[in-house]
Amino acid sequence: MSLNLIQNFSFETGIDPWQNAGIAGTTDPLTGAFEGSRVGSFGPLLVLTPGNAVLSQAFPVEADALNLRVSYAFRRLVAVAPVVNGQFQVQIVWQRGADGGYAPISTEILENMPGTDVDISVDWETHVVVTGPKPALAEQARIRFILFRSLLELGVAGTYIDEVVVTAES
Ligand SMILES: [Ca+2]
Repeated sequence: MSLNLIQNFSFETGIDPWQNAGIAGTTDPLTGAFEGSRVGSFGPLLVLTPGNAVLSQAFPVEADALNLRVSYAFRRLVAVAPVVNGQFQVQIVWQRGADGGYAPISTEILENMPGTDVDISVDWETHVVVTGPKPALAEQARIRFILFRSLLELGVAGTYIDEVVVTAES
């Protein structure tokens, strides 16, 4: 079993070391978590979303890694008109370490789910995606989960993630 490169992968110990932007954080959903009791959450329920909501975490990548395997649990509650789910994206940003800084090399979109095209379900579903080859100079990567603001979006019916596992394949 490969080492999970993500810390606090199940959101059970608060937000740290995840970084959040917009209306994103952790919550203890009434409808239950996938693992443990807490989840990563995006957007408010039935409230106008003022901007993108992002949860992200950076982690080191070994030089001999060929690529990354990403799995996570995902759930959106059923949308009821006029609620429209926003576009959701999962990205990997490959980064290079230099003098203590981490310069981005490239951004890879692993999943892109338009709000109207998401498999909306009250059940958790597990997503598994594999990145392309690690850029030769990459020493770190950042996984980003983004719920995009949409002009058509009137609200967000609860978008949750849990049990984020990233392993390096070599
Ligand atoms: Ca959890």
